[in-house]
Amino acid sequence: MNREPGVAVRRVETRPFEGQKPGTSGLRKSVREFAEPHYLENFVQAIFNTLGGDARDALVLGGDGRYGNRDAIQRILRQAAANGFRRVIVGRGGILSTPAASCLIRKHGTDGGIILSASHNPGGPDGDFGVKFNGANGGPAPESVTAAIHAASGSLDHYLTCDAPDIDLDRDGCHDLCGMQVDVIDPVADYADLLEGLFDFDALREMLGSGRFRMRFDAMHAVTGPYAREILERRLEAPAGTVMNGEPLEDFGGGHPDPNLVHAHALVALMNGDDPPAFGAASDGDGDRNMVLGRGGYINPCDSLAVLTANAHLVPGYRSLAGVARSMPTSRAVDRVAAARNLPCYETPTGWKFFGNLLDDGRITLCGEESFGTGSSHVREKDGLWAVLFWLNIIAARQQPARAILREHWRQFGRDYFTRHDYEGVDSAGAEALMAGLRERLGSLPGQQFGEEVVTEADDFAYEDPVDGSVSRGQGIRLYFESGARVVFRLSGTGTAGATLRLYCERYERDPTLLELDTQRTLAPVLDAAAAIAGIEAHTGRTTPDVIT
Ligand code: G16
Repeated sequence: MNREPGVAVRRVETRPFEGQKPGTSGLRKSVREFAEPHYLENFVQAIFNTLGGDARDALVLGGDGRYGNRDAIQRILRQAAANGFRRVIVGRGGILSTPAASCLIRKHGTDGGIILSASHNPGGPDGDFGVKFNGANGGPAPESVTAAIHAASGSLDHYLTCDAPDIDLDRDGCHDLCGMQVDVIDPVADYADLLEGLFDFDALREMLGSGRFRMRFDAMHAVTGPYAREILERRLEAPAGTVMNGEPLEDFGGGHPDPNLVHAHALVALMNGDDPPAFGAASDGDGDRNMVLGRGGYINPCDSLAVLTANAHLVPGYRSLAGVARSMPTSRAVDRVAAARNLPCYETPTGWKFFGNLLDDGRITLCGEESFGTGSSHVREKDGLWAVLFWLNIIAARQQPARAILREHWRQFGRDYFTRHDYEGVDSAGAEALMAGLRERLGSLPGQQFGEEVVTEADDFAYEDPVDGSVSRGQGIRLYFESGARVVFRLSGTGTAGATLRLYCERYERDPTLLELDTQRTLAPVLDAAAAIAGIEAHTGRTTPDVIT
């Protein structure tokens, strides 16, 4: 039920902006682009127009604290008031991690939420900004909704706002804004309570509080600092200093808040140094990604999902699983666990939004992606701290280090060697031509040999959602080889400059003597074949990737 907007409502004439098309995860653009007059307001109005009058009752609003976050929150609040919302729940300081926002949407039964984040992209005046819309289930809007928002953005001639002073975002409490109720709340408490109900906090407290198990969590000066401090240092009594870089900063301290081996260098150096902690973990700008490291190496997110699935029975909130899902480019490690446990296993396109229906329909409990995302039915987003607690819970239950658990896993299920090579900021036309060239040759590639590898199958991944029957095409080119290897080519939907080509590569190994080899060397013949087939150098001018994970 929406409210009749008050007298202070102001109609502002505007014109559509080109390209307000949400990508893999919301609208992500440079801060400069967002700074153009009306740019933010237009997109937010397009969201509200898409929602329609009946779904403008209550909203959750917050962001990862990056440059522009606070100002955007004040502007969106005025727009929400002018568009007839009755109530908006805002995280104190304008802060909400993505999983915490999902938790609040579900807890308060709001019509959805707006999360201000460009995730792992750098922040600051020269960085990126982003706006994501999540629906009433707490999850990213599905493609049908993002397409409608894009369409609405293309025909806007005005937006609504109201004249009112800024709300004090730094004080918990209830405020009135042009007749709309604004509740500023603790951004951490509800989320921390939710996680406390899923994991064995007593066992974790005993392990972390005793000091016999040392860990470090790198919040990368992004949103998870306050969450990690509350959960790890306060509720689980880990020593102060367990959380590194815990102060959220508008520019993430000049860093790139992407929890991978390249960008989480402080943590990686610590884990590779003398007397390393037993366990290391990091999260990203908005708190939904995770990277976990044991002593002696990092745990690939594909393997991580498989290990969590295989050990879920040790975790109180996950004693039984309905099923699992992974995005298509994610390695097939979890499929092997699902097959052994008779669990349904779904393969979806890249993007957390595709897990939403499967979770809502009770078909899956756990899901994950190679892009450092793991999550469950507890919210409708991937969840960095949740994944860290899941690992810690397994370590506490098995009384074994992370790497030992991983090694045993490989011995039991075999190992899916996996890597992703990113060619960032390449010329868009070249990248499109590369993909088009592959598409044209899908029929002729099977049977052809490239170096040591022979192609057996080639296709362009399409997904039919088993719940609502919607079909998503063109989700990545897959090539399968006689050696059992697979490569996937797709263009990123989250970059803001040029195109990013992603090449995903995996090969399964069962031989117990070959489970601990170097990943890049092991996959080199497949990577060479992939580069030759796609003509990466010819199309992009690049001979080596920018980031390897
Ligand atoms: C987003 C999506 C993920 C996706 C990732 C990479 O993550 O939520 O589902 O896997 O982008 O997408 P792409 O390969 O298209 O760049 P995040 O953490 O950036 O919101």
